[in-house]
Amino acid sequence: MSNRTFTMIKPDAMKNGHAGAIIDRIIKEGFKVKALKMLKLSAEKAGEFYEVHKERPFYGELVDFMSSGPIIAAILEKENAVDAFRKLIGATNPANADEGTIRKLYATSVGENAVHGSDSDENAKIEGDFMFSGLETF
Ligand code: 3AN
Repeated sequence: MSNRTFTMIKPDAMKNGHAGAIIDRIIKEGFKVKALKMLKLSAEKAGEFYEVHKERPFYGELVDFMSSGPIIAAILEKENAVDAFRKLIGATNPANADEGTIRKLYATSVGENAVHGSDSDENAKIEGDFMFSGLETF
């Protein structure tokens, strides 16, 4: 187990002014920041990132949304990081997310759901490598 996960603060949370509160919460929950940057994905890059969802009906919407404004990407470290982080962010649909989770607090809908969290150690590594170079990762 790598004890690392990858996250993005999505354009909705950025636009709504929640980035600072989300980063503060992540750090207070014991995650160490191993890489961090703010950037805007092109539609092409967003499409590549979400390639696994290409056949899903919401793929076009997801790519448009994720390339609609700046995001903050980060690699985070904590014991059992992938599961711990998914627990902290809550269910994909904020309507089903537990009280106190980041999506319950800050997400607006299933499509615009404030944060991304990797779903496996393997994907955490792929996603972190997609967004950060070795020079940017600690
Ligand atoms: P999660 O982000 O919780 O792992 P996934 O992997 O099922 O959820 O979906 C990836 C992303 O696709 C979600 N974060 C969300 O932005 C978007 N998405 C998922 N389901 C829908 C849906 N039914 N309608 C629109 N967007 C969706």
